[in-house]
Amino acid sequence: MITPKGAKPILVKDDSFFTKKRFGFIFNEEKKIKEAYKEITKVEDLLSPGNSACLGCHAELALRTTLRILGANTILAIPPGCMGGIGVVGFQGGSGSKIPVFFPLLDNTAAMLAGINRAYRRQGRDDINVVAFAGDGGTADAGFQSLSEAAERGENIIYICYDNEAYMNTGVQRSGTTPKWSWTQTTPIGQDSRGKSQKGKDMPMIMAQHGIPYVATANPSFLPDYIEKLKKAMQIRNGMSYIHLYSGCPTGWKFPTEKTIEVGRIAVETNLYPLWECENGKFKLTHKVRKRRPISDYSQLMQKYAHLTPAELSELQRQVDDTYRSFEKLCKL
Ligand SMILES: Cc1ncc(C[n+]2csc(CCOP(=O)(O)OP(=O)(O)O)c2C)c(N)n1
Ligand SMILES: [Mg+2]
Repeated sequence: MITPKGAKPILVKDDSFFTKKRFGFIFNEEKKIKEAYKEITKVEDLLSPGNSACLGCHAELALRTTLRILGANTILAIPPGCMGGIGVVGFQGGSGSKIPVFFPLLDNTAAMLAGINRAYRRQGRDDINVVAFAGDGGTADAGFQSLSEAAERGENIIYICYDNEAYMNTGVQRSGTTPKWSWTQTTPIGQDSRGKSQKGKDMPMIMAQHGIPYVATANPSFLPDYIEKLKKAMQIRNGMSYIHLYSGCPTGWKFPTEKTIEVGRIAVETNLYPLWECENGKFKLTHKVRKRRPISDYSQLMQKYAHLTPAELSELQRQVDDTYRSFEKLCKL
C-alpha cells in the first residue's frame, strides 16, 4: 500500500479515477509514516544493535521505538519472556538496553514498578517514566494480580503488554490471550483438538474496566498511531496508562519472517485488532478501516490457523464482526 522509494506515485493528476479525494488517505498515511520515521531516527536508539531476537520480531521493533520515544529518563522493567531472553539486560554495559532496566519476576512487575515510582515521586522527581514492557503471559496470567492491583490503586506507571498470543520464550505454549482455534504446543491440532477451545482474554478492555485514565491498543505495523499513544501515556500523572501492543511472531505463528509488517496491517484491516484508545472512560477508534477485509486474508498467512475449515472460518468471521459492532456502539456512548 505504501509507495516504495523511487516507485511511480499511484496518484495521477487530472485522471478521473485516481483522484486525491479517493486516494488521498494513502498519501496522508505515507506522509505520517515518513514523519514518524524522521522523528524516531533523529534520536538515539537506546537498544544496542546486537541481540538474539528472531528475525521479523514485531516486539523488538516496538521496543526500539518505545525507548526512542520515552527517552533516557526511563526506568524499564522487562519480566521473563522473549524481550528478556533477547538480551535487553545486556552484558557489562556493552549490549542490551542503554537505560536502567531490571528483571522482575513473571508475576510482580507492576508491584515492583509501583514501588520504584513512589520512591521517585517522593523525591519530587516526576520527570521519570516508569515503564513495563511485558509479554501476554506476564500480563494476562502470571502478572495479572499485581497489574490489576496497581491499576486499582492508581499507581502512576506506564504498562505496555506486547501480545504475541502465547508463551513464546518457553516454546509456544497457550496463554490467557491466545485466541480461540490457535495452534500452540499445548493446544494441538488433531482428532480430538482443534487448537485452543476457549476465547482469549480481552486484556485492554479488562484494563479499561479498571477505570484508569488511559488505555489503548496499538500495533507496530502502525507506528505513527503507536507513537501518538505512547506520548499521551507519558503525560498521564493521575494513574496508570496501559497500552496493549499487537505483536506478530513469525516463529510461534509460523509465517515468513519478512511478512511481519503485512500480517500486523491485515490484523487491523480485517477488524480483528481494532486500534482504539480510552481516555478517562471515553472510547475512540484511532484508525478507521475503509473496507474491512475477510478474516481469511489474515488466517491464510500463517500456519497457526491453517487447519481451519470453511465452517470454522465463518464462525471466526462472525465473532470478529460481532465484537467489532459492539465496540463501535461503545465508541458512540
Ligand atoms: C512464575 C514463573 N513461571 C514460569 C516461568 C517460566 N517462564 C519464563 S518466560 C515464560 C513465558 C512468558 O510468556 P510471555 O509473558 O507471553 O512472554 P513471551 O515469551 O511470549 O515474550 C515462562 C512461562 C517464570 N519465569 N516464572
Ligand atoms: Mg507471549
